[in-house]
Amino acid sequence: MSHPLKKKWTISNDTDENKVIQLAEEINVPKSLARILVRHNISTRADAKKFFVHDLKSLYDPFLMKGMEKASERIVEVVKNKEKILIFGDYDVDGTSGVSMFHTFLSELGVPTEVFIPDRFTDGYGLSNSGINFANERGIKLIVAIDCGITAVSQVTYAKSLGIDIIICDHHQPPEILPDAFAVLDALQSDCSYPFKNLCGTGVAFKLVQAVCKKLNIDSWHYLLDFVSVATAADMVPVIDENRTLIHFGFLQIKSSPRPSFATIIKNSGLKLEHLATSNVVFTLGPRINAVGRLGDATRAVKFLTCDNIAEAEELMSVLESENSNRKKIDSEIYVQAQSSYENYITGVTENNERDDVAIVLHNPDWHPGVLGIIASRMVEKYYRPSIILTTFNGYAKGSARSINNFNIYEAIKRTSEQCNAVVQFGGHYHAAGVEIELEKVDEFRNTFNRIAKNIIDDSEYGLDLLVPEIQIETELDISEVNHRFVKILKHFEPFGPGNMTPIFQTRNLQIVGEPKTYNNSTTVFKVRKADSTGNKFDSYVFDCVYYQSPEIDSDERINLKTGIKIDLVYSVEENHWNGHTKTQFRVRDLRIN
Ligand SMILES: [Mn+2]
Repeated sequence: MSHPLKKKWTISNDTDENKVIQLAEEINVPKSLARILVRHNISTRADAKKFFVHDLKSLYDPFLMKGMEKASERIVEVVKNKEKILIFGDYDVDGTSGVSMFHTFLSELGVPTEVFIPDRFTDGYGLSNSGINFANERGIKLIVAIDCGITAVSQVTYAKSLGIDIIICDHHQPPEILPDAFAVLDALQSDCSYPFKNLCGTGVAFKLVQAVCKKLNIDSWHYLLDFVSVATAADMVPVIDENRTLIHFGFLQIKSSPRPSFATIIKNSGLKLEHLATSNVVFTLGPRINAVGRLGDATRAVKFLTCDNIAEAEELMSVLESENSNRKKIDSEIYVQAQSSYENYITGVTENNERDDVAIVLHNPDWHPGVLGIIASRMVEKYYRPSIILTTFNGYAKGSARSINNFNIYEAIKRTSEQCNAVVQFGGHYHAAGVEIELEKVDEFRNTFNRIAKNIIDDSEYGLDLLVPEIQIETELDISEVNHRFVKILKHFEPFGPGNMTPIFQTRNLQIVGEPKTYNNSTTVFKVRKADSTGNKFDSYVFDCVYYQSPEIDSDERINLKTGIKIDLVYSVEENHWNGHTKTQFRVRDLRIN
């Protein structure tokens, strides 16, 4: 019963066209691209220069961050006294990259360090007492916590009782009561004047490195930008402002002189160094680095990232690769089970009545706790409903929640916890959260959560329309505008990511030329040109299109394309590099047959 969801196409018409025309003339770019810039609040030559010309000098002064003076002074002491410290980080890409960066920085300066990454299953998320004990047993008096720590009030107090100082480098929302740490670096503190609030955890630790370099009058922060760029891209923080600069220069470094780990992982995943993009980090490198922490010891990711020769990198890469294939196998098995248990549930097979739930809540004690977030994301992608996927862990139903646009899942869980006493613990933010529920109260939780979600949706300005997936289109485009220069300018919009997404264009009334070909029962390749071609040579331009439809889609629901038919197309413009040739092609996001 698998069918593709019909998506709504939204295109904003409230762009100031006078500004668009003015900017297009001023910086000499096509109007369609100027429109995108104006929509991103870039409407003068100076704004455009700031957006297109990257400059390391534009990085902010690290000392603007609250706590930086004290934190950097302490690290300077560490460097001078060669004092051994512990670097503690979260088990995801942001945490392990940050730990790798800080370890590399201090090692180069001859400082002995220990590394601790908590175990997802025995320690859980965040700064843990086990890490503090690890430091204590080794006589270590300073811990730098990266990508976590801002909520670790009791743990920091415990460390203090052992005479251990903690410097926190975090980017999560600070709680009302902060941990009593030696120094707290987190730009989200209300009294922190650091001008950019969207660094990832590694980004915050990088500012500390920069501050220490400034005090020591050295510039060894430059060669650590690769770690920062990968962490920033993987952590899905907004790719705007300082993050754009960090990713740009980090990627330049990886492209020109990659350290053994990045050279190996890029080659091994079939990517090309020179074309490295944020999407490669999100979809290819990130999952490989994360896999070791999902299924076991994430310290293996740090070992890999910091290793100093290719032979060792290749050996460790095979560990990452095999854990990633284990992860994939586990996650596709659970995904199949999750789909059928949801479809049985809504069609009433399990309970003899049809359900009209607006959200998905599934629990299965056999599901692996390391992949629940991935499964929740996949369920959102397929059914487009707020989704909570639970397993049984330590006697509780525990799992991950992922949301749809304009629905605050953290808020919905919070309200559920206020109305039924099934919720033991929860945390997270607008789009993603973690939750722990009393084992025998999962049904009660599901009912209450659904009722609250339905209320939230009914009360929203969209109503039930909120459950229709949306494609946000930047602008209508006449395909005869797409030439070499257009693609070249578009390339300078990179790096892409949240806050600066790959632009999506819409073109109506195109005609399919030649016979479309489908590969692997999923990817259709076809050519289009303007249907109302006037015979003018620009109007007869033909473009290649690549259209992916999941192989699960039933044949009668599948959109089948034939030569001659007329379509409206929603797509991004990309370059296809193959066999040493580069060709412009359209990546189809959606289409409608006229
Ligand atoms: Mn993070």
